[in-house]
Parts: sequence; C-alpha cells; structure tokens
Amino acid sequence: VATRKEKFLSTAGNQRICLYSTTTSDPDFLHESIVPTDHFQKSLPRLPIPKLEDTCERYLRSQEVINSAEEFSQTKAAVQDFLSKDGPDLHKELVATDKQNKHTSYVSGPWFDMYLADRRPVVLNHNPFMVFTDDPQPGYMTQLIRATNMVVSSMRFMKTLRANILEPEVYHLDPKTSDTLKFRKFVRLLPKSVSFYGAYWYKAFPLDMSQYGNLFNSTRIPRKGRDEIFRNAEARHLLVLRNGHFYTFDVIDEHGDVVSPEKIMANLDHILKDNRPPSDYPLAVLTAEDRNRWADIREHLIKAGNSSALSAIDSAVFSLVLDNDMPDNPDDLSRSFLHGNGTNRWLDKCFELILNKKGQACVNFEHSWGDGVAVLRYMNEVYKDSSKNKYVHPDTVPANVDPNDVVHLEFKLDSNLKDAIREAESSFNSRVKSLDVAHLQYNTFTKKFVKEQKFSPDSVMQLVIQMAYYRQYGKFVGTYESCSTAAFKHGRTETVRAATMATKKVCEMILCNKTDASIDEIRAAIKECSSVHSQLTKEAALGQGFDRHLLALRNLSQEIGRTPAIFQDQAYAKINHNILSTSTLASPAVVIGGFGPVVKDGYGIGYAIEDDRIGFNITSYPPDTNVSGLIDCLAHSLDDLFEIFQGRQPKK
Ligand code: BUJ
Repeated sequence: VATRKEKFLSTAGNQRICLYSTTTSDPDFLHESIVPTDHFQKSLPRLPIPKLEDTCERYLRSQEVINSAEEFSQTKAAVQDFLSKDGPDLHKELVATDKQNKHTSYVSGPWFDMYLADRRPVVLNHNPFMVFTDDPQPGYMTQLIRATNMVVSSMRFMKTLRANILEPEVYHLDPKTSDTLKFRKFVRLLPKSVSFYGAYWYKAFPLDMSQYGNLFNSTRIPRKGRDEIFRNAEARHLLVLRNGHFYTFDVIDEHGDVVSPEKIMANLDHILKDNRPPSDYPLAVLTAEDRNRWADIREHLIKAGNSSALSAIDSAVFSLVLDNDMPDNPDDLSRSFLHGNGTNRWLDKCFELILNKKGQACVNFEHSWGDGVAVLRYMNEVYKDSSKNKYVHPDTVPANVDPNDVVHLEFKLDSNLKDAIREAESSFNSRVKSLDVAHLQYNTFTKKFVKEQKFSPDSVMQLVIQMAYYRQYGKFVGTYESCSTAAFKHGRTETVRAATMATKKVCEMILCNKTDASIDEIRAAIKECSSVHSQLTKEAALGQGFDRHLLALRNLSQEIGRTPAIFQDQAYAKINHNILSTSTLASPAVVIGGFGPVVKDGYGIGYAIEDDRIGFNITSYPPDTNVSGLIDCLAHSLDDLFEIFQGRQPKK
C-alpha cells in the first residue's frame, strides 16, 4: 500500500511551486524556502548597549511627564549622582560581560529571569492570548474539523521549521525590492557569516529566530525560586485537554511523517465523544497557582507516582484544548481565551491551541520562552495553510480508531493533592472574578484616514490612550508599549515610553479649559507627538531605549550589594509601575487578543488600528480601576481627534 507521501508524489507534481520555494517534494512541508531558516542567525547583529549618557537622558525625558517639578528635580539629582559615581563602573562591567558572551544579548538572561523568577501565577499576569480570524468557509468552523485542520497545519509548520526550510523571518523596509525572488537568490549565496549584511544592503532586516526552538515540545516547569524551561524535541504526541481530562496521541508517526488527517480527526472525534463526566479533581488548575506552591505540589505529584503522566504533558508537541464554551460577545470570548474556568488549561505549556464549541480558535502562550513575533508567525502560517489547504472536510469520514492510539492520562491523587486542587480552584476563581474586561470597536475613522492626515497610526493610538487616561484621572502615569528587538541576536523587547511631554501638551490643549489653542496649533502639537513617538519607537527597535539597560545595571548593582540613588528614587518605582501596559499587532490572521493588567491599579490594553476598524481590548481590576469608564474616554478622545482632523474644534 502506498504511503501518504508516495501518493502525494505520484499525483501532486509541481502543484506547490511558489515564487520563493523550490518544488515541495514532501506533503509534510508548508513550503521549501530556498533560503534556509537559520541562514542569517549567525551573522545577526548584536543588541547594542546604549551609551550611559543616552540612557540617562532618555530616562529623564520620560520621567518629566509623570512627575511634579519637585519630584523631577530630585530625579535629576539622582541621575547626576549615578553618572558621577556608580553608573560608569556598572556600565563598564556590563559591557565587559557582554563582550564575553557574544553568542547572546545582554537582555536575554535578565529577561528570562524576569519571567521565570516571578512567583505570581502565569494566568492574568503573563500569558497573553491571540484569536484566529474565523475560517472563511463557515462549513469548516466546527470544533472537530477546524481542530483537525489546525493540528495538521501546526505539524506541517513544525516539520518545515525543523527541516530548516521555513522562510526566515525578515522585516522588509522596502518590500518591493527585497520581498522578491532576486533578493532570495542573492542572499542564499552569501556565506552564513555575512548573510545579514547582504540583506541589510537591500534594506531587509532578518529577525532572530532562536525562540522558535522552544515553540514546540516545551514547557515551563515550576521550581522553588525560579522555574525552568524543559524541552524534548523527540516526542511525537499531542496533548489534548477536554473537561479537565488529559489525552495524548501521536501526531507524528515512527517514520517522522505527519499522521494522516483522517486519523487525527478520528482520534479527536473519539475524545470529543468520550462521555466520562468532567474531572472531579481537575489537576490542570494547579498551573494557575503561585509558582512556589505549584513547585511543591508538583514534587508531591511525582512522589505519588505521577511522573510518567507529567512527562507526557511536558514533552507533548503542544496542548490542544477542546472547550465547551460558546461565547456570544467579545468580552466573554476574551475571558474564555484569557483564563477560561481554570480546569481545562495547561498554562505552562509552550502554547495552547484552544478551540471552543463554535470553532473559534486562539493561541494562549506561556511568555518566558518567547515573544509575540514568533507566536504570530506560527499563527499566520497555520491560518494561511488551514484555511487554504483543507485536510479534512465536512464530508470526511474519520478513519477507524485503534483504541490504543488515544491514551487517557490517569493520575494518582492522595487527599493532600485533592485538597491542593480544591484550593487552587478557589483561588483561581476569586482572582478571575476580580478581573474586568471590556472592548471598543470604533469605525468613525480608520488607519487609511490617519495616514491621509500624515500622522503615524500607532502614534495616534498612543496619544488617544494618553488623552483617555488624562480625561479619566487628570494625570499622566507610567506607560509601557511593547516593542520587539528581534532584529538583534537573542533580542526580546524594549519599552517605548509613550507618555511624553508632547502628548502631555496635546492632552492639556484639548482637555484643559485653561488653554484656547487654535486648530492649527493643536494639529501642529499632534504632529509633534507623532514625530516624538515615531523616534522613540525607532530607537527602541534599534535597542536604544533605556529600560532594558537600566534593568541590567540595576541587576548588576544588586549582585554587588549596592543600590545607587537612581534606583532608590521614588520615580524609578513609579515609571516601572506601568499603569498603562499596552501592546498591538497587525495581522489578517488575528481578530482580537489581550492580556491582563501588570499592576493592581492598571490596565492591560491590547489595541489595533486597521484598514476597516480601530479596536481596544482592555482588562483591569475594579474598584481601583474602571474599565468601562476608560472605554468611554477612549471613544470620546477618538471623536475629539476626528473633529480636529476635519478642521473643527472638539466638542467641549
Ligand atoms: O513587552 C514584552 O516584553 C512582552 C509583552 C508584555 N505585555 C503584554 C505585558 C505588554 N507581550 C506582548 O506584547 C504580547 C501580547 C500579545 C497580545 C497582543 C494583543 C493585541 C490585541 C489587538 C486586537 C485588539 C482589537 C480589539 C477589537 C475589539
């Protein structure tokens, strides 16, 4: 009997030739990039350590807007003290250590520590979610069909990545010139040690792909004090959660091929039809615990004889969650995908692909191993593949299930473990009950309109956030906008400090009765916001922010038991108390996403500005915050800007 691969080869011919790939000779691959996945990795530039003086200057500029004149003069003195005493030595040491660690970046270690040493639960505090756009063909939106197609696409992605033929991730500044076959043919001839420079010559910036190694087969393991990341790339099974039960089955066969879609479908169908009642002791909720507590319980689980079941979870390619939820509005959808009811998520897993009863799908990911760029690439490819190349259809007959194929993981739970699960459930329930979620979809103007006005769309969104918060609270606060530094070897993220003296000026012009600025003056001030913000974003993306540098210097100072005044100053704590924690993304594969607030009195703000809509998806903890109030203020501020852009004074 011909294997699936042989059948493919005899019938497929050249059907999968695409512009940038050679003929795909294997049905298990998404494509066969002519430039190897790791082609640029070796020659990626190293993340620069900014000059100490630049960091101090940028730090002061961001502090000015959130502090009173008196506080600010204290901060200036602390910075001056740092520059003349501890700063230069600490900086010198940081540079020297960095020179000895050319394989990585100076932020990589501190950033892993930031995540892995945090003892707070990962749910609400770290794991974000991003929801796939619905499949364009409604007939394919059933839980079973979509889950099967997405699992097949995921495995094709994994195999393409591991075969080193996944197109390398490149940021094209001038796509017309560099997103071309000519570019690819040119760069692939360059030796790996210099390939980056060839791309750079075309104004194309290859991105770091080191995180992709942990995208599959990995998990975060709770340990006392600091967790660790575990990976076993040999494992071939998928973990499936349903009703708090755990199942596994192989999705890669013994030859290394993707298991047939009909068989994957049959196994999922078997799990969906399993009529045992929801688990009485849903162990998964332990992953939502405080990390030290979870570390203790995990030790206990192992002693009680559960080590092989835990290994099956830890090593699985990823976790597929089949939920019973049927959310009928975006806020319920967000709640379901951000935290669910706690019993059906293994939040430590590299990522969870969650599908609800309506066939809506999302990725909820553990954040320590990687950032949005890698996860978004996975989502883009899976969305593209699963909505274009269907592997199972509404009329597909699932293959016969071999009863031994699907393993239901059994756990031995003593009374201590049962108590621990009950406690974890109740603390999870009270934490998620304290969270509020609200969204805004705004259509009066969109990205095109902002571009026509010659403003930067992201800068306008950040200005709107500042205006809304100022309208609500009459002050300016620590604001964090996430910016990728994946253009550098082992880069992670840098912070754009989006509250600036320029945004303050516009907020006061529009929202204080004190000023009576003309439309032209307001427009000029908004223009200034746009250019200041665009400059900050550019600097952050080039590793020229101040946050990561100061973090590294502070860590070093702690190691030697000193705390320079700059880190004792109230303003340092204030700017790191990110009341407005923001992040954005743009992709046709993603319709909504979100994350929790990072402080008790703050907001977690996911936002997007697209060709057909502006959207905000926000979380916060009442009563210290008021999310629906912020949503109203955002809508009001967008209306104000619309008036101004049309040359009219905003309505008071
Ligand atoms: O900055 C970092 O190092 C990582 C950040 C951390 N934080 C979330 C706290 C800022 N992580 C990310 O930025 C990843 C977040 C991924 C989710 C992004 C959600 C964007 C949602 C856009 C859609 C909103 C549209 C709503 C329409 C009603």
